[in-house]
Amino acid sequence: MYPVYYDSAPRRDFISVMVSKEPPEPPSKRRQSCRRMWNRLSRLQRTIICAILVVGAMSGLYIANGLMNELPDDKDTLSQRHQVFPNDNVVHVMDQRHPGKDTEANQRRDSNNDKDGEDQKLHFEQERGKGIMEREEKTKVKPKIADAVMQPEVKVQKENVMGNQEEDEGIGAAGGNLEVNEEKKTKVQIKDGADAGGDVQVPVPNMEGGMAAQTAQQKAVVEAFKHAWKGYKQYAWGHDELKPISKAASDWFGLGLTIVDSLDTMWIMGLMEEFEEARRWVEKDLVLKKNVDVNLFETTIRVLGGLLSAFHLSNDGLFLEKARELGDRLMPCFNSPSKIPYSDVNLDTGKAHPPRWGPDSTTSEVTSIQLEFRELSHQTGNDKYKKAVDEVMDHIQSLPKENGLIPIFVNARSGQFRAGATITVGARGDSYYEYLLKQWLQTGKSEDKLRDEYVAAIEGMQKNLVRSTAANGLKFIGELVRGSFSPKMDHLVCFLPGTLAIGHHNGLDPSHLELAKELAKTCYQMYADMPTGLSPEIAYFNIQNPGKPDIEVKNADTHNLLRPETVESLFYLYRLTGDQQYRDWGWKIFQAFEKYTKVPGGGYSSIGSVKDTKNPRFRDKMESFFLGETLKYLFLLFSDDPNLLSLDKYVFNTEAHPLPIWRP
Ligand code: DMJ
Repeated sequence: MYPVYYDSAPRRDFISVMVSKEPPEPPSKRRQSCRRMWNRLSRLQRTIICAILVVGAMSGLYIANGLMNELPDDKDTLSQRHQVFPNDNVVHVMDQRHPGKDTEANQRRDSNNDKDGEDQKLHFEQERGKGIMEREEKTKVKPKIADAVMQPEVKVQKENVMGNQEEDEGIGAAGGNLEVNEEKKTKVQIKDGADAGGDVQVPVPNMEGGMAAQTAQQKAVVEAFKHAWKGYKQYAWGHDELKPISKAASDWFGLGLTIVDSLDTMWIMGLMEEFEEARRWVEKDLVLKKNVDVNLFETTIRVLGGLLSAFHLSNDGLFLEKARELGDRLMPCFNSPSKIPYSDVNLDTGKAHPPRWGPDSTTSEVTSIQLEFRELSHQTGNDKYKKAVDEVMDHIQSLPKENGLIPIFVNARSGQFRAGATITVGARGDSYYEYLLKQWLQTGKSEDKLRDEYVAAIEGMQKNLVRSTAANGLKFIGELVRGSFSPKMDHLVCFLPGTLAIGHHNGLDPSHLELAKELAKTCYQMYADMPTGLSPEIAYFNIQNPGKPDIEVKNADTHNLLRPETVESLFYLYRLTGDQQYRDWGWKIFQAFEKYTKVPGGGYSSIGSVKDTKNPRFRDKMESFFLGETLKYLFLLFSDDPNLLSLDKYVFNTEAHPLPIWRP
């Protein structure tokens, strides 16, 4: 049965449909009749009909467009977006310079170690101010995040995940408006918006912290920094690290680690030209949408921490914007069944996974990202970063421990510690203890649970891990390997004296300071006992034979990677006790770095043997932490100004990036 198209003039009071067994007349016949009717109309009638049709079509388009904007995105797009970057605010920039580059990330870490005077002050402040004002001249028409804070209506262009440009109300709009804390607002001074291109208010840099007078020793450290920077700039600019012997670059994540790790060091040293140059690199070349697997911990402490500190010191919203994007790209690590994060994530795809070399995450890694993610939430007003890392801490706190001490591996799927794993304050255990204390400090000592865990852990160390050498009674911290004590101590453990000293400064037991002093002496001895005056990576302590030396170094452990931990502790102990001895020790260590690790032409190199003064064997690598941590702590150790990054106002993350202590 077919409906019949009824062609003659229809009656208005009914609709007639003839049903026929025959097929309908072809539509062409109807078109002919339409054309006949159209031809019968006058020109005026035709013009009116055309006008009505055009207006009708335009109105239809307008209404349809409005309706489309009301509808949610396509389901697949949404799920894809959620899977890749849970926060819609990701700023995507195509990286065409390093397409698909994989780096050393999967090869690098072995299981053993790395988790890898008034006038002058005035002068510095003038110099620093000059640098900033120059930058502002160049960038003032561009709204920064901090600008958006002062003027929430500022619209920021960004790309959505599909690569389309879109406008958004403020930078954090889709995932919660970007709110900067009250504290930050009060620090920002407002320049007249008119000279910033109309309605954009330009913040003048925050000078809090000030600049200490440069002592002769500080000046020597600044020269060392410049020498390191020179080599990096000449041979490895934009890459992660300098290979100073081969005058080449090496990449790990491809994130310009040395630049980002050095930003705050340059700021506090007053190296404003260098800072500005680095800032320009961050602005133009720090591409975070990169097809590379990065380690969550290392990227957090070096890059996220470096950006957050740079933001805090300079008040330049560029750094916060980059930090937020990076935080978003790291967040997929937390999508695990247990909430213990996976160790690695691809910055482009958001695919997170356990390490290539084993099933478990490293305990110190998953518990040493909290300061940075919490600060990111504090500065952006988006709670999701803090929530993710607080859940990790809550979970770890719920697990059974031996005397507050933790095994070094934890599984992201089961959420359980690996049974029988080593207990150490060295590699893979270290900064768990450090961050317990520092998280408590970060929130103005408001989270007593963290303090209690820290105190329990230090008691556990005193009981289970602290021993003295047979000959000279040097106190050190050993390890528990499958339940048995081993007198092995990594150089990494030498952060602990500093942490213990800050704990005591904040009211913890005097025994903590006593242990800090004993351990600092031992850590210094690890340098002084070696022919080069530099510490080996690992030392074994003699607890049995009073006739033998205190420290033994195995052939495999004679290298020195320019690590910071001992000078870090010397800085804290000098600041908090004023004992000149700590400066003297630090100066000796600095001189040994100068003598055995400095590479003519530019850069410093890790060395293969601290025992061999004739041939210390350059390893051809300048780690980013040498500039980010080692030289910074030396500079601070030799500062006469206790208000330069006051320990009552800042906590340093485990990569030496200062983060502000929040007001309770
Ligand atoms: C740095 O990346 C950090 O200090 C980390 O906590 C340990 N390893 C290096 C420095 O030795």
